[in-house]
Amino acid sequence: MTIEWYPGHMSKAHEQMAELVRRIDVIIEILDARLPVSSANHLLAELRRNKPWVKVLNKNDLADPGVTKAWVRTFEQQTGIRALPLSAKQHREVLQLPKLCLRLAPTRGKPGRPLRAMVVGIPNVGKSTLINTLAGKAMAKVGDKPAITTCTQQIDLRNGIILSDTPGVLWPTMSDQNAAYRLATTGAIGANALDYTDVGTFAAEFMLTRYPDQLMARYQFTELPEGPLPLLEQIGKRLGCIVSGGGVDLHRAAEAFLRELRGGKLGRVSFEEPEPAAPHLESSGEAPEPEKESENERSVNPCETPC
Ligand SMILES: Nc1nc2c(ncn2[C@@H]2O[C@H](COP(=O)(O)OP(=O)(O)OP(=O)(O)O)[C@@H](O)[C@H]2O)c(=O)[nH]1
Ligand SMILES: [Mg+2]
Repeated sequence: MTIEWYPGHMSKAHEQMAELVRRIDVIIEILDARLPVSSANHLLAELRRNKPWVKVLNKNDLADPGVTKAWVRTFEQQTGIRALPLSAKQHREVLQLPKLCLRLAPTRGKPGRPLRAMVVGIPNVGKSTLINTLAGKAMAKVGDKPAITTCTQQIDLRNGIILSDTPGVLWPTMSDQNAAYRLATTGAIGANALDYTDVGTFAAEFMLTRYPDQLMARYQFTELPEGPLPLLEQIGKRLGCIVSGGGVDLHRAAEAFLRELRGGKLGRVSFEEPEPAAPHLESSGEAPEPEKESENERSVNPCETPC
């Protein structure tokens, strides 16, 4: 199934961004650290007006650490761009952002001369979460599905910085369907615009190729299923996605697998690497990092991971 998703509010948000960029000092683009190319807004380069541009690689807690380091080096080689990997939920990490913005616009952030920044990015990438962490309270609505924010909102951090939280935007046509499937895998595309079995199959194929050890560790396989559909079936069995008669419900299995992948249950995963892939980008091949949850929660139990 071809993925296209451009609800009406996104077109309006693009227009507002073009207008807003005139009045701000710094652009803060939130990328998904797991897919910094597919999550980048290619229209932003045209809108930019030479404003300083920070690329935040968010959800770094879910991305392959070696790959993120390589992305930071790649971005920092581009003129006028600064790259900052972080997790929007981590206050200590997020605090680096206002400091960096003030360095990029040194005449701002003073009484009567606030620094204004526009926070932009694809849906569900963590824009509102980041703003809330910076504000120290829930100023913007947050949710675990795309298109939570549909109107631009200004938030005064009361430290000389005013941020604009903008709706997540994609683009009118998804000409690169591989990128669209990566976006769907990580949760940036509305559920009504995708087929879970298709996206789950895409993600299963990727994991088999790129992070087989992490699959083995999570689902306690003794040997890897051969191909994405057998893999989804095995995962469906382990997660209890069974229809009456005993067969696997592939749709529910794919949905449950994607939920686990998005939530980091399969360890830290990056879907895109800078080109050309250098030896230092090779995956560590390590099993998933221990999560901050109990052993019981980690074990694959249909009751605890409802399908
Ligand atoms: N693991 C992890 N989850 C995050 C991080 N940042 C945000 N999230 C989660 O991602 C989901 C989306 O967060 P939002 O802040 O609503 O994303 P948004 O970019 O504002 O989304 P829209 O308003 O829909 O465009 C929420 O479930 C957040 O808890 C992060 O750094 N790490
Ligand atoms: Mg939002």
